[in-house]
Amino acid sequence: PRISGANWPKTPTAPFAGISEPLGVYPVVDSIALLQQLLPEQPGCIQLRLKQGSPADLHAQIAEAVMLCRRYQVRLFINDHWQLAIELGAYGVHLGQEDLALADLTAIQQAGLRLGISSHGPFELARALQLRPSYVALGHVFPTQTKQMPSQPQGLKRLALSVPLCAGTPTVAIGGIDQHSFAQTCASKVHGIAMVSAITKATQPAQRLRFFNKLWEQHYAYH
Ligand code: TZP
Ligand code: MG
Repeated sequence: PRISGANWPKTPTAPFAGISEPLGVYPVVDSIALLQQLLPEQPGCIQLRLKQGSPADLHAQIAEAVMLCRRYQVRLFINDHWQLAIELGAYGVHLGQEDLALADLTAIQQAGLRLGISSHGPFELARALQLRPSYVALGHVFPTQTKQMPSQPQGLKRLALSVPLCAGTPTVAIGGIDQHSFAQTCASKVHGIAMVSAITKATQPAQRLRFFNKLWEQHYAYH
């Protein structure tokens, strides 16, 4: 698509709040029920990704998620709903490229929330890095059934090339990562591994997360 001034996000004057500990295993969930099941396993962080719901419903669910994540001291990223994330005091916000022009990035930055941005290739990565986000997501690494993707999978080679380009910005790999590809994905020296179906579609999601947390401990590249 053509990029014009109209859809180029306004760049905040300062970087977004930093993330000191690696993001680690990063489950992306679409319900409070799943969030609640996973929190006792202490994921590195977690994302609530709600794609529908009335404003009142979204408010109630995000408020509940913030409370639960505080209790378990797990860093909570809210997908899309940056106003509610600010109002309710989430740890951070996750936005896709198409969300950037519409969000008030300066408000997110001034509220001290972390900002994670999706990228699907070198152009989007450059655009994300220019905003000095708290982390950048690199995807989709492998084919995924979870989301219709307009682009091709990036593959491990491109992932390994992209991580050093991010220099000081933490990176999260996403897209089709499961038990078979987890170790290889860690080898690209990402700071977090985001997963939807590998955890949420498991018959026992909490047990699955425990397993991935152990794999992370074994394979995290910066030990
Ligand atoms: N963004 C890029 S790939 C993806 C999103 C939300 C879905 C990843 O889901 P899964 O099930 O881990 O492949
Ligand atoms: Mg979005």
